Amino acid sequence: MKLSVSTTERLQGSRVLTTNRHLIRWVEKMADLCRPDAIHWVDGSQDEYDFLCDRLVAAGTFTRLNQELWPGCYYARSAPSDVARVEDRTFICSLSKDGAGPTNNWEDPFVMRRRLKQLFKGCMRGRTMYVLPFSMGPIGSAMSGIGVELTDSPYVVVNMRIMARIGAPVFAEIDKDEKRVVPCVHSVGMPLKPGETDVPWPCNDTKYIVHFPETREIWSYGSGYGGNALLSKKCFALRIASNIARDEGWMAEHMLILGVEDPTGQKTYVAAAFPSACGKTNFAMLIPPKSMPGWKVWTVGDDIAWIRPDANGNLRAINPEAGFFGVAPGTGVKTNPTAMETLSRNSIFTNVALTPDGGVWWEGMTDKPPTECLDWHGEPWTPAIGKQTGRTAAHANGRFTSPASQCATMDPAWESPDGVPISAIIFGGRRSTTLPLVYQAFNWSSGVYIGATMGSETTAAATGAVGKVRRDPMAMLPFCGYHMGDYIRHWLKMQRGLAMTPRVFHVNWFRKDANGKFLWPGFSENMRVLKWIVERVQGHGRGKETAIGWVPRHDDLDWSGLDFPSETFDQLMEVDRAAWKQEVIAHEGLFIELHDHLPPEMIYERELLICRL
Ligand code: SAT
Ligand code: MN
Repeated sequence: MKLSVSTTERLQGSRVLTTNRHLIRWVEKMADLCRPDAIHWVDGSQDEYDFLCDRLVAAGTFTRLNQELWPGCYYARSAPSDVARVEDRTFICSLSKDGAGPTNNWEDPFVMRRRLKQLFKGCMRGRTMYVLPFSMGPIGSAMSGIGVELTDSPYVVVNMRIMARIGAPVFAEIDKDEKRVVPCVHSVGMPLKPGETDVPWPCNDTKYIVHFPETREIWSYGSGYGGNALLSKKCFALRIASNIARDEGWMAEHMLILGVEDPTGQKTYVAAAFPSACGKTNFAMLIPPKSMPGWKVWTVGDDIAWIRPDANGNLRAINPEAGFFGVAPGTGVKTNPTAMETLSRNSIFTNVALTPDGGVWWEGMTDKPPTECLDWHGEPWTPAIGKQTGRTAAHANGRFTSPASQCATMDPAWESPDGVPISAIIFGGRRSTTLPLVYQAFNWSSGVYIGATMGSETTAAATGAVGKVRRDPMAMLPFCGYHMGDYIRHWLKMQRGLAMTPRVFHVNWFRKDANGKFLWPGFSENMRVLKWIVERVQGHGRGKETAIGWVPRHDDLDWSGLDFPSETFDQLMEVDRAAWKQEVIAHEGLFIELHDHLPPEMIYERELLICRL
């Protein structure tokens, strides 16, 4: 039997990389609770990354891909029960239940703390606890925020090295003025007995993703996958940051950020909120059609935006992340060549298929599937087997983790400590009916109404039913760390501090005809919509007023190089009053739930909309 070592001895076993007494004491306390065999202070170096990847290969978690075809790339398969965010196991433990609101799972923080203490007691036995400091946003920027994740998963450490700025420079930043950090504790929840051999993907059927908004703490147990485990992303940058942002007067949003350069060289930045797996990454890396020379789209971020008013009352945004955790299926040379180039090296692939030549494949990567491969379960898969069983080779929420610095369309200002100016906000979802290709809100409060009543068909990014329309205000339903009604109020209040409000739009790339065929080609062609949005922002785009907002007429869009019949356009843009009346009734469902915190502006906007219909 291994002798248990004291915490101090354990700490001495690894070089402590901070002088911050609070941080050291907290690490000590957590080690006492979780009982790891060793503590590793993460310096974030390439050597350390290589060492951890080697360990993951030895443990069977990682397969090193063919280094000629996929240099620096690794492949992982998760446990089949651990493949997506678990919204029903995600908790906001604010002091009052009312603070979390009806759209979040709530538990009394004292009760939850007791439960977590039980769960975490000895949970890291047989494993190493990594002390992983990370900066959300450029290190040292006034717009950035710092967290420290304690995790017993080396898979998390290597993914976080791609997704955030981590390691020694962040410790230095923490030490500078004893900076406040967001403490995050993560365990896969599978301690090892002495001599017990590990499994490639340790996890636990019991899962808890817990946030304490008042103390700004995160505790995650039982999952090693994506947003459940990379605590910088949804847990910190959205759920905890939305609380900080409300208190400090800024916004933490589930938005991509892109810059549109027009043929004169002028750049307009927009932020867009779409729910998970609705094409944020593709939109952020859009390549305009050849027939629109001089237009270019620059990427700032693909998932999260931290937006705040500057001294002059203009909104500026940073992407707090440093990498992409993108949905693999559907990403291919035709749909997103920029992403394909970005993920071609130094990337980690999870739950996609492994090809016989030591590469990866997923549905949509190429038109022709490989003749054979191993699917995301590790089982042999051929197109014939796929057809027979209906099984896909990759999991629908299979992901790539890739450094943003490798993306050819990154905006020169993507790491600017002051962020980029935001001129427009775009909301969007997956809607096969009712919602037109694009429309513009009349003003800020009608724009907030459009965002607040957004609906989208659910995807595989979260466990649960797929394809059901659910209300997802600002694409933040699973990510807002407090009462959704108060969140909508915060949006309305933001206007008061602004010299200039961004223009607000809604887009829907997913409308279908009566036969279930998409009416709009999407992808590159979305540039035509983006161009109209930019022209509207600059004050020279034309449109017509409808009951729901301003829309382009066929002539108002640039159709060069695309033969898009005006009858199809009319179908795509139709504002069907009967369908919209049903839509407004569906808005009411969410409003009733939020009602005692819902700002009155939303009721007035709804009334106005009903009157116009
Ligand atoms: O797993 S994540 O939460 O990071 C991905 C997503 O749902 O957007
Ligand atoms: Mn997301």
